[in-house]
Amino acid sequence: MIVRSALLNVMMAAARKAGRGMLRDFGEVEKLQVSMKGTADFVSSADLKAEKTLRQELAKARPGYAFLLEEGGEVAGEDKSHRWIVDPIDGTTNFLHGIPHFAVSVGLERDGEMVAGVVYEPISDSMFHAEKGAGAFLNDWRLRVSARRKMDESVITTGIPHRGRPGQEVFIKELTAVMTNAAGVRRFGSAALDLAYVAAGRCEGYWEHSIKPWDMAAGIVLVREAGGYVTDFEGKGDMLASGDVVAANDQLHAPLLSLLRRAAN
Ligand code: LIP
Repeated sequence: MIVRSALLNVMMAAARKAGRGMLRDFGEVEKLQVSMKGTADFVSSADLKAEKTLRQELAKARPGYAFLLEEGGEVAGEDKSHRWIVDPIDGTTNFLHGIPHFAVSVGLERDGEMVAGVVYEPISDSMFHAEKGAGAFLNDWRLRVSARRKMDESVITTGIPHRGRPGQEVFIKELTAVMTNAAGVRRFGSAALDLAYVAAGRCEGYWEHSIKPWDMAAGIVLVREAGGYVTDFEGKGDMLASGDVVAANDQLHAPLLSLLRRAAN
């Protein structure tokens, strides 16, 4: 029997409540694919609805905490130590296209350090959760990063800078380096779930540039509590500010970071 903290129970209940509404909206989006317009507006309203649910539930449970919201931005709180970092739908483009791979991501920052994270994938009712010092879990199953030690046996996930996003030339160099050394490269479309998959040992590593704090905040805690490492591209802990993230199991983080840095220079 897993005894979870009151804090994690609050985060999980809020994520599940937002996920219930999201599932209904996702069903509508699948129907909208046949219509030539209105899908984007519908998804942005789904995003806003989910974020409103999360903000209401989290504020009710912890009234003084600040927020950093994907849609609502910075919201100050009386409690100067704690900040919720929230992405109501991570994998928005997947959601928009009726691709069933997206998640609710809720992270808690305490005095500048990520200390708890929930990534909830409503399609499969998968609740990835972790709290600093208490381990990482998928529902009630304890998570450990993959034990694979060799890059040529590893699957690495990433994000591809699409139209209008920076870093396309560097990414091609990085992708060439990784795909010529790894067993496989995957692009699933949700940073939060990419990090959750590393924590769950489904993939050995993940890297991406120019993503937002809310994409990665919760997943950072998942990977660390599952025994993995998460850094920026300097090998330090400045991911949220830089937007650059490299995550992997304990054996492959250094080799992956080195491969990427050599490719980029
Ligand atoms: C997404 C990230 C993904 C990245 C996308 C986008 P969103 O977040 O989860 O890893 O490649 O460009 O930033 O916008 O769906 O919350």
